[in-house]
Amino acid sequence: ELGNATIVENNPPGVAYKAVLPDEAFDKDAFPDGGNVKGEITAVASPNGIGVRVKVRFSNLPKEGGPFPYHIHVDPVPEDGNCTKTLAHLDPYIRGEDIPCSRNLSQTCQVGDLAGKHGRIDSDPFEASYIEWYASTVDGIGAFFGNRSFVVHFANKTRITCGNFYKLEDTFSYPSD
Ligand SMILES: *[C@@H]1O[C@H](CO)[C@@H](O)[C@H](O)[C@H]1NC(C)=O
Ligand SMILES: *[C@@H]1O[C@H](CO)[C@@H](O)[C@H](O)[C@H]1NC(C)=O
Ligand SMILES: *[C@@H]1O[C@H](CO)[C@@H](O)[C@H](O)[C@H]1NC(C)=O
Ligand SMILES: *[C@@H]1O[C@H](CO)[C@@H](O)[C@H](O)[C@H]1NC(C)=O
Ligand SMILES: *[C@@H]1O[C@H](CO)[C@@H](O)[C@H](O)[C@H]1NC(C)=O
Ligand SMILES: [Cu+2]
Repeated sequence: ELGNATIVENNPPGVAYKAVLPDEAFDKDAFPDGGNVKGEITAVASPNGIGVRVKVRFSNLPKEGGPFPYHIHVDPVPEDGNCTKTLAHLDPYIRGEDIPCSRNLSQTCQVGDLAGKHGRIDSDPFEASYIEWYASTVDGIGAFFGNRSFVVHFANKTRITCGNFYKLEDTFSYPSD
């Protein structure tokens, strides 16, 4: 509705956010014996301020039900850990869910659709590093993700687990490639 996503060019270099998954899954059926996906996302504003450098790491995924999408969601996870309460994907341009996002037309994707733009979790362990052009570390604009969360889903969209982004004290800790 609001057109394509805009590349963010004013990210303060070195400002870093991280989100780590909790010890217990939200979807208890995914881990009947307890436990959870282990995983984290580290996102650091690029040295030139254009986009953010993202590093993701996941392991201990459910044996069935992949490949697993993950996204930045609008709201943080509340105290009770309920991933449903993180609401929908971060989508400041109001793109919507219906047309799947194409990896080589990433400006047309939802800002929060990291798996759509950069690939789903299709191995265990899974690691990826990429530049995300449309997410912002500048508080105050819609594409800001530092006060939000991310959710890992089954391929059928059921929410397995979720974690909140928080700001790292140290700046300039660029994830190594
Ligand atoms: C969005 O980007 C696509 C691909 O470059 C382009 O075809 C389309 O016209 C753009 N839409 C708007 C509203 O600018
Ligand atoms: C989604 O997939 C998981 C894993 O295969 C399965 O356990 C669950 O029942 C499915 N949920 C729905 C709503 O289909
Ligand atoms: C999580 O929140 C949703 C929406 O508020 C609610 O419908 C659901 O019952 C909650 N689930 C759990 C396990 O508390
Ligand atoms: C990406 O672009 C290439 C070349 O235009 C096209 O052949 C391919 O199908 C596109 N891939 C996706 C996933 O849309
Ligand atoms: C997160 O930050 C954005 C941009 O400053 C703001 O619009 C949004 O309301 C904030 N969300 C929460 C849950 O605080
Ligand atoms: Cu999601």
